[in-house]
Amino acid sequence: MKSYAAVDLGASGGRVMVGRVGRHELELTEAHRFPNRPVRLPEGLRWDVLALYSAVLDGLRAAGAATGGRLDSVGVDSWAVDYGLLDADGALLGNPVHYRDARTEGIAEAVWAAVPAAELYAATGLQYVPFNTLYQLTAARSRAQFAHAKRLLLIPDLMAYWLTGEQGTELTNASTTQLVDPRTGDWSYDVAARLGIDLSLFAPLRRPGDPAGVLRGEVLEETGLTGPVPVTAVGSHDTASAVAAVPADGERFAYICTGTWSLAGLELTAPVLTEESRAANFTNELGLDGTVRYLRNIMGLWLLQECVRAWGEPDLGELLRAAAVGPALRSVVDAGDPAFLAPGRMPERIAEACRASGQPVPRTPAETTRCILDSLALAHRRAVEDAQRLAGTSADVVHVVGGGVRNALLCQLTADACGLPVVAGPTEAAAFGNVLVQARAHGLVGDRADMRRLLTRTQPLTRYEPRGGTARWRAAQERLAAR
Ligand code: LRH
Repeated sequence: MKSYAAVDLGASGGRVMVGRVGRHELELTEAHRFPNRPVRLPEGLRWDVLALYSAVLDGLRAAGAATGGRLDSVGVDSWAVDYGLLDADGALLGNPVHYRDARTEGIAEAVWAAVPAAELYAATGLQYVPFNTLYQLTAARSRAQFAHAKRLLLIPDLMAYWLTGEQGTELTNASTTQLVDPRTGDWSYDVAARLGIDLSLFAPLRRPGDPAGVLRGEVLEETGLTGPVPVTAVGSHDTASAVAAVPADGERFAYICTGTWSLAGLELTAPVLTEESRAANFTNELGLDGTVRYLRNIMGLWLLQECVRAWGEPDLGELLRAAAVGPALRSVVDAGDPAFLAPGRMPERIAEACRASGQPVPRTPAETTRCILDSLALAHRRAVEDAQRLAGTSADVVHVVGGGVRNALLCQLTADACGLPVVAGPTEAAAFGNVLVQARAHGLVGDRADMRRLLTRTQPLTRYEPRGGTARWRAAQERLAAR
């Protein structure tokens, strides 16, 4: 058995997991879990990346304590799109900006004046979300800090740089910048040139499975690990790692990666760059082995996390039990609406959306929770249905992976809404995908199907059958579309 550490950083928390892999064995244990708390400064919403890096070191120390100080490799994945800027000495310039920061407001119009939205989609295949790196960079360019920037490292690449001293740009995450051509897996030189973005800011591209250096001596000292410990590039976009760990049997499956976001769609062999696909706001991000993650971003459990925060962190289990017995589909909101992107006042914003669309206003936390879960299930249904139609393929099953696996009500409602069985698990899909890509790079597992078989054989999965009533979900979808 080999031991791999997966560093997996999410928007609300991070973890370092230890994966033990053999030809027929796969186990994942938690070495360290920590919160990721964005900080509101006068200049805006920022990530505390030094705190995250320290927590990663704590995690590697705990991983070493569990493996006798020996790790066969380390991989890093995180949320997408955000980055740190480095100066000519390789020092970080300021705190990386959070993708929920308001700086990209109104920026898209300036970008589209240079490259019309339709052309941008045909070239990069990315759905419009205001925080794609391209829009962030356009907003950043007028800032004093940018004049000193010589290098841009996406968050997982920044962590890997601090761990190893080596710089690279991992491709699955690079595909979320909106500067990559999903047909070639290379930069979209034309888009960058027309927008005046200097691609030499980015370190050379590397792919999942590529070597990414070894832990620096100081890191070994701080973590007590015995060197050399190689770092391996994984699907450094957490969603790419999670999709790699969807325990699917065959190809006719849809997936929903749940957590702060719900990323719902299909794994394809080629991008869908049609105008219809753009209008439906589907994205073509890159996955393992030249696959395309054809999916839509849905607000996800962020809606609930923000409410729970506003309600003073009540017991989630109790809240979900109360929500489960409440009336179904009483009020629904559009869980894809960017109006829910920014933090703060979430229960009020949901109530306002219900009021504005002439639906009953949820009054209690349980009612609001039910409204959120019904709305998410409905958005899952729309995305799964639209993806199949737009890609011309069909799915027999929906795999739910990530944090939402623990939310049985959400899984059941998703099965009901989609009218398809849901197979839920694993919860730590991103960490599993991270570990499996490292194991594959070291020859322990074979292709993607092999990775998925290993997961199916070793991990507990829960199946939810649809309980009927798809007509009610269709009607709710039509009601929402008509508003
Ligand atoms: C999920 C995720 C998602 C991105 C968002 C910024 O963690 O990586 O795929 O769209 O964060």
